[in-house]
Amino acid sequence: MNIPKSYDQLDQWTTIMFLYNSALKAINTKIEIMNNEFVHIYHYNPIEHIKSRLKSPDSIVKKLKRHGREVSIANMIEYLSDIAGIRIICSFTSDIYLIADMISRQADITVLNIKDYIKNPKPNGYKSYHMVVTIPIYLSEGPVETKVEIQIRTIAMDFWASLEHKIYYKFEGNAPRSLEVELKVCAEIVDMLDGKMFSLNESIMKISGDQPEPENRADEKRPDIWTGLLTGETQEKSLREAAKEQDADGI
Ligand code: 0O2
Repeated sequence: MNIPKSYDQLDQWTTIMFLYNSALKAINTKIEIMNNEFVHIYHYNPIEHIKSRLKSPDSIVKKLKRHGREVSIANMIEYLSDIAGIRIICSFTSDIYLIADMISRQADITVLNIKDYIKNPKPNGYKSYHMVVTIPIYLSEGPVETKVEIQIRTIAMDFWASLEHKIYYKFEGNAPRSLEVELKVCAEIVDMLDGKMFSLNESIMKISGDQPEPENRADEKRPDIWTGLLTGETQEKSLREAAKEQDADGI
């Protein structure tokens, strides 16, 4: 993060928080537009809701100490990736990969790293898809690449994570073993629920796809993309290509 020279005299903390806050706004707008475009083309809403937050000074200090770093603004910029955080909640696990793919295709977004806790859940049962990205914030002196952590998860995964987070903080990381076991069982139930809801939705889509009304024609195209995403072929079939096919069909 290269802070412009004209900002030297200003309070550094305020400047940095201004940048992170601007990055949150920029990413939020992008995601909203992507979701609206998807609704426009496919009549389907992959995002249930979005939450965003700036990490509190207290949490920043605690995390730096936890990582064995001296508490300083320079360290916070260098070592913390989640000062600006966005959480995207969707209905189905397949939507998570679709959204992640849509984000990584944005020309001005650089993906720094990905942690896929869905394919590789944490030992406690935590599941979520994390991306650390940068987005340029255009100040008067030029662009400043600013980091944002994007967490993408289903409603069920989010429900689990909120409860686990509460328990973790209540017991300061030393929850009774019985609670940890219960949480692990709940994580398996979340898995099962996500799977069941997905297959139920697939069945609904198949049934509605049988009807040849014009409003269902866009849905008929969707399973191709879906299948690609589920088999990891996301790079091969872009939304743009799918949209072109639809245009060719005169939809
Ligand atoms: P808070 O209070 O939510 O801000 P790490 O040092 O490994 O904890 P890192 O390197 O930033 O964090 O990577 P990671 O694993 O992507 O974790 C970032 C954030 O994901 C965490 O921020 C949590 O919000 C969430 N998270 C990660 N693991 C768990 C988990 O086991 N349970 C729950 N409920 N959330 C988790 P913070 O700063 O740790 O916490």
